[in-house]
Amino acid sequence: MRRLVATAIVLSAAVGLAAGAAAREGLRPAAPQVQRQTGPDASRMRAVAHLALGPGRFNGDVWVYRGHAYVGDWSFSVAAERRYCRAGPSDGVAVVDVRRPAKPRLVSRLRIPAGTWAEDVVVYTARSGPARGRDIAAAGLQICGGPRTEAGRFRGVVLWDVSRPSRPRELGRYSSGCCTAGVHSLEVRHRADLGKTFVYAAVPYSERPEAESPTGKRDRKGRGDFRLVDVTDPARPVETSTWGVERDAPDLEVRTRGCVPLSLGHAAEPSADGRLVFLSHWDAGVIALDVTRPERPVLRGRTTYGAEEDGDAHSASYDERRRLLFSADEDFCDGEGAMRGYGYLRVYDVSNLEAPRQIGSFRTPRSRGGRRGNYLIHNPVVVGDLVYASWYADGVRVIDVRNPRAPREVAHFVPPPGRPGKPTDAQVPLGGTEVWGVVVDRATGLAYASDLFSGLWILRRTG
Ligand SMILES: [Ca+2]
Ligand SMILES: [Ca+2]
Repeated sequence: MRRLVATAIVLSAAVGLAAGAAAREGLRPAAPQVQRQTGPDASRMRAVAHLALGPGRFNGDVWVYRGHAYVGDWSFSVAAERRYCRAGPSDGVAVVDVRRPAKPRLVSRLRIPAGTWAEDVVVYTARSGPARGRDIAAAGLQICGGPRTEAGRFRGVVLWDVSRPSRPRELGRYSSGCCTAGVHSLEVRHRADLGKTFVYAAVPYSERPEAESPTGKRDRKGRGDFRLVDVTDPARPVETSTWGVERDAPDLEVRTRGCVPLSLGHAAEPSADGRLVFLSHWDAGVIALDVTRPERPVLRGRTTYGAEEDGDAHSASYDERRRLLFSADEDFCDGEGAMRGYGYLRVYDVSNLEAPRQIGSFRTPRSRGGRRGNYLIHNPVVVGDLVYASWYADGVRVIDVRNPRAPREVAHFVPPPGRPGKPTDAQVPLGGTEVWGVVVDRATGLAYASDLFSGLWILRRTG
């Protein structure tokens, strides 16, 4: 095996937290640290292909649809001086033809306004409305660089027609409004019963106190962190409803905890029929909302953390067949006044939505702590009896969850460390292995992973 020894510098806390939470809020980033690794480190999984997606580019989440992979881009703003925001036009979403998986080919980019980034992207075929039959890409945009209180700057969701992926065409936009950074993550579901299509979006910090706002909150209209947006006509998205812990569930007890003590709506995971949504809400746990009536979300229940735990509910994947929720805590802290070890996968039995119950968990050995680095889970996705999880410095982990009380790893792949080709902000030395997202093409069984620095990896299980 080719042996790569690389030294890379990771500004640990800035990496995921900047996208997710606290670093943007002025949390002191950890001191730069050296991450040494030999790679690729793989078990029962091999790379079919790897594609770097451009110099100076940081990669966000990944999606695969009809022979094409879509990779978002990433930026951040941390406090006043520590900032990475691409100068000039943003890179947007990279569209890669993967019909020949061993020879992936970049065919286009979904362009976004300067000073924004498109971390999360979903692609689907419209089933109703004026775009019926067209393939649509929806990306969540956040602003970076410059004050977020500039009301005229767009942030929200952009939708493109990608029926011809090499020739994308913008169709419409949903503005999430001033003065949050924008839409951090999103999912899309069709409501067969209503003949409508919705974006389930998370707009973190909508409810964060802000003195100069007329609502007293960061969102100038006083909306919550969850937004349900009707995109049945992608040229004219309409916000159907919003839900926030403070405005809609003021009696819910929220105890912030650990080294990132916050409560924010970070990601929304809908059920297949779109009537239910699990809102990962950091230290407030994962909140189940019934959106059968889209204009009126109803709180059903939530998960809770033990007294000594860090919290940091970041994202989740719902196994509808078994009524199980696989949830990821984005906990960057090993001790440091909080629980030992980094964030990991939890399994909840949500058959009773009013009282979800944790029945299992999975950690990689290094996520147990004792070693510096981003050895924490990022995004899980259920695929049959498996969970594929992107796990930052621990790469991609494939976990057998047939017995949800005792998940066990069956394969993993840790890409070798990468570095951005052309760092454009000397204040943010970055590099290493930081796997952001993973999806599986069910037709081929291939996994597509995005790494913050090294780009797109196409992976095949070998055992
Ligand atoms: Ca916390
Ligand atoms: Ca911890």
